[in-house]
Amino acid sequence: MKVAIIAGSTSDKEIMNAAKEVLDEFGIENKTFITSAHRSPNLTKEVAEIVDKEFDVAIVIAGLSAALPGIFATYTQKPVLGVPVASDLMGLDALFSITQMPRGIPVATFGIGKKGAKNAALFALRILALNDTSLREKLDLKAKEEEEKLRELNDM
Ligand code: C2R
Repeated sequence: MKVAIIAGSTSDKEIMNAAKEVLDEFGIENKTFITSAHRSPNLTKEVAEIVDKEFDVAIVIAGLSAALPGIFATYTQKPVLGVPVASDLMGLDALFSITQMPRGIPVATFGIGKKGAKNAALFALRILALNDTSLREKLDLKAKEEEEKLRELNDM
């Protein structure tokens, strides 16, 4: 089970790390790539082809006019989870770019920034857990722990 994290720029590093932390916590093998559909279209295709062969899910992070998740999804049938990055337009530019895909090229869209990246990683885990009972058990345990924390907070 392998997850690829792809970002449009090194400036997206913090967001990439937010996704990576979640995958690492659950012991899921992952690799990060930097490539841009706008600036390095050939490299983007190459990376997508590697991901298509060797990975199960792609988390694709991009800001501004975010073509990358959509272009990525044209080169692979693996699930692409898109994460918009905040900008002068609060990330709405990337959010709309990623979510408003033309018919036929599906990209799942998550929230803007680090929280979105964490949720994308958790969603990747849910996809992987469909065929992995021990990962499913880890996710159940994590959910129980979250609830337990709130119980303690409420003295319950
Ligand atoms: P720089 O900081 O390198 O100027 O990048 C990146 O994801 C980043 O958030 C600024 C922002 O541009 C985004 N970017 C894209 C694409 N390439 C870079 N959205 C693309 O091909 O979609």
